[in-house]
Amino acid sequence: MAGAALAVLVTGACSSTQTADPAPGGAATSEATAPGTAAPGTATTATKVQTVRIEAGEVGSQKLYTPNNLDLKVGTPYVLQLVNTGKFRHEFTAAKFFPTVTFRNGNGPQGKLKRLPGGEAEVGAGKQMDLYVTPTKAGKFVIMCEIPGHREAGMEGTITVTT
Ligand SMILES: [Cu+2]
Repeated sequence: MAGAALAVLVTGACSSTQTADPAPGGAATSEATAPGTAAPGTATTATKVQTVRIEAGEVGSQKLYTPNNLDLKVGTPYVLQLVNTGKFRHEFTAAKFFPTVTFRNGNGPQGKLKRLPGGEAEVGAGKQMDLYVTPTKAGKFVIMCEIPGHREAGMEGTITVTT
């Protein structure tokens, strides 16, 4: 049996040298691997997501955002990390800015977000909320904390969006 099979194999190989193409499906094997999670530096058509962190906290009697200005670009996808490093609850209220962005979603104390009602994100002491947004409109927007006394204590900043 083994000898017969070998003979068939050999003759088959000899007689079909022209047409023996071992990989007719070869064209499909160049499919990209692991498209799921963000592989840094991987060339895709999508713009790379930028991470921007803004902290709210207290410094002495002051209540501040750090940094107090964010420079963002229209059309760039961002993860906006709203981080409360303080001992008090703080807000990141940008009533004119948030309606101009497209939300992919957000993860926060409230769970998943599709938008921010009132343009206002409230983050508890020591907590963080990540918003996945893409600005769509250039402009200079105010961000502030509306908790009584906080804006007066310095908790105000700007979001500058350019094209
Ligand atoms: Cu505050």
